[in-house]
Amino acid sequence: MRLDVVTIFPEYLEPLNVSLVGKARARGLLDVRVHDLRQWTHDRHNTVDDTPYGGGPGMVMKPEPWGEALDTIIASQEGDPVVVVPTPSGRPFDQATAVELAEKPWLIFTPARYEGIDRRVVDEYGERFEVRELSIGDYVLAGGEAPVLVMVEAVARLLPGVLGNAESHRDDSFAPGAMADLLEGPVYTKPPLWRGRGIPEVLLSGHHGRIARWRRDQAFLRTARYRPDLIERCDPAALDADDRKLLTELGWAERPDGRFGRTAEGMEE
Ligand code: 6GU
Repeated sequence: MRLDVVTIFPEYLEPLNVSLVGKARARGLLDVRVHDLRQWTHDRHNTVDDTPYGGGPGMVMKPEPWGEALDTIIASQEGDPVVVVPTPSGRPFDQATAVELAEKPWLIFTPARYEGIDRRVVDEYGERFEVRELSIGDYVLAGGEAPVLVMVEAVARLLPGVLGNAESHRDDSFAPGAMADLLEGPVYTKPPLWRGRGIPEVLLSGHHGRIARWRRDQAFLRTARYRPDLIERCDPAALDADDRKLLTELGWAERPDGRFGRTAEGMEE
């Protein structure tokens, strides 16, 4: 997969040289190219921003440097990229988005500073390519560079050969399938006793069925506490008799459509 990032802070993308993404690059699984947007400016001050039409606070990124940058990068290789525009006003970036992006051969990221990029840039490239405006969550960051690091890591770990073990994604929280849409529960390793704290007996039992059940119960306990919205959305077909029993004990009630909702008892803490 080829990844281009256009930014006024190339140093901010240094973490792409480290760890999982850095190793994937070193092994030739990822071709990452970080570009300084200011190389496509032509004035003495390398200006990339200007005041907003209609007034208001802050500055807006000028369209011309972005247009020259994107034209140059797009012309450098055959084929059509997907252009990813990080913005707090975008669609939520989630695991399903990461899976879709991991199937593309070429992504170009356009992290902005200030109040964002002149709208005409998205309109222009949106007519010629797939453009995705994506937000990583409901909070505001000063720029799109940190979101690019987040999205690249989420995508890169899904590429064939990047993680050691293909099974590693199977139980991910939010992975489509088996433990679908449940948060993962706690994990333990050696030593068996640390500061007087032991390991849940069942994990030492060697009883694979009981271990799987315990893990699933732990996932429900954690999800019910931290992400009750995920329980409410849970496909009733994905819930077995033990799941239903546990949720009922936790103060959840089965609705007529088979989905679970919180009762007054379940709303406590
Ligand atoms: Cl993608 N950009 C910025 N600036 N803030 C954000 C974001 C993106 N996603 C959440 N907050």
